[in-house]
Amino acid sequence: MPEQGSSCVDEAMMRRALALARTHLGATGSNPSVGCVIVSPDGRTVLGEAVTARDGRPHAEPQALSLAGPAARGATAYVTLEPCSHFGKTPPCADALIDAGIARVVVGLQDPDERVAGRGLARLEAAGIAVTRGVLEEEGRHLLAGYLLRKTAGRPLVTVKLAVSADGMIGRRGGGQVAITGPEARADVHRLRAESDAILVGIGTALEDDPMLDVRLPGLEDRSPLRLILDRGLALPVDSKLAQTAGRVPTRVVTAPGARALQPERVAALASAGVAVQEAEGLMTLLDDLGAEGLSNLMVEGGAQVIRSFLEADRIDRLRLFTGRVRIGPEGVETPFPESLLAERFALVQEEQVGADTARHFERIR
Ligand code: AOF
Ligand code: ZN
Repeated sequence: MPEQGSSCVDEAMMRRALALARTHLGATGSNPSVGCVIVSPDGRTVLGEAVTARDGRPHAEPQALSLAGPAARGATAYVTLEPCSHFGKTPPCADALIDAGIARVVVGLQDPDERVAGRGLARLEAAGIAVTRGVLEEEGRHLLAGYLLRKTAGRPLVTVKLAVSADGMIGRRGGGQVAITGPEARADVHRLRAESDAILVGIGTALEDDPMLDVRLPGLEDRSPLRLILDRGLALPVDSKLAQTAGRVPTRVVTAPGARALQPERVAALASAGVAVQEAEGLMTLLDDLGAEGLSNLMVEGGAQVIRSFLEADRIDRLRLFTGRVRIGPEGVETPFPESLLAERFALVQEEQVGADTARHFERIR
């Protein structure tokens, strides 16, 4: 059995904390989803564990501490992100760890939030707690990439999801929804939706496919994020599935500056269906506005034109590309991601078989 403090136990426990953190990704609002695992001094028993609550509060640490109770005295806390040091809507988590008598704290990465930024770790050290940092830092960064990008660049991380047929098509011209991938890939997409703060499509896709863009996976039905439709002309029909379900899933049309004043009757019709209208100058401003609103992860689901404008603006950070077995033929709409472009701009980070389809995960080379 490895002894306490060995990197083997540290990594195993941090992995457990990261897995917990992932369960609330996309569900904690502007707050990052953090995992915390409290472990007995011998490294053998998990005394309490928790993830940042939905909507962001309470934070992970006080929940895990309360589950551990008095046993937390002398124990080790594994936290995916530096414990906070600020008095926000809750007292600092660093203080909660100190007060509970935690002897050692292991963290993944430092919190870039200007109210924390190393002060949480300094507070713990000043109280005589042994602090180990940087455990599975890369995995932690990957999980919180959206939050980190928003804190440093002010905009959400953009992930494009796209299903491509075996002959490189993403749909049929004017032909409505084509099933390119199987149920396993679709489940994967729903998981990705649940982990996002918003899903965006163009009005073309909204009109042609009449999609729901919600999460329908068992157990995650209440995890549908905000739906955004790029719709300059305010053309989203009130009888579309998106508008019809706007009472249940937040839905917003994004249009050009001044459009609201020009079409008040359309704005009123959308509003009565529960659809909000937002104006934005262009893609860059929209992303900045969404960042300022506290959105960390934006998923873009099409269509081709919207994806092309994200490509042109160089605002695609991650790409999840599913390739199915069906062939669409010459009447298809070609993928905006020819292999040459992928090779030039994106790094392939993972490739896996999802049911009958292939899923490739790319990241923008920066
Ligand atoms: C932690 N544990 O589980 C999370 C933290 O608005 P507040 O007061 O809830 O503070 C939000 C900030 O707290 C957020 O920007 C980030 O710095 C930190 N999130 N910290 O100790 C947690 N979710
Ligand atoms: Zn906290």
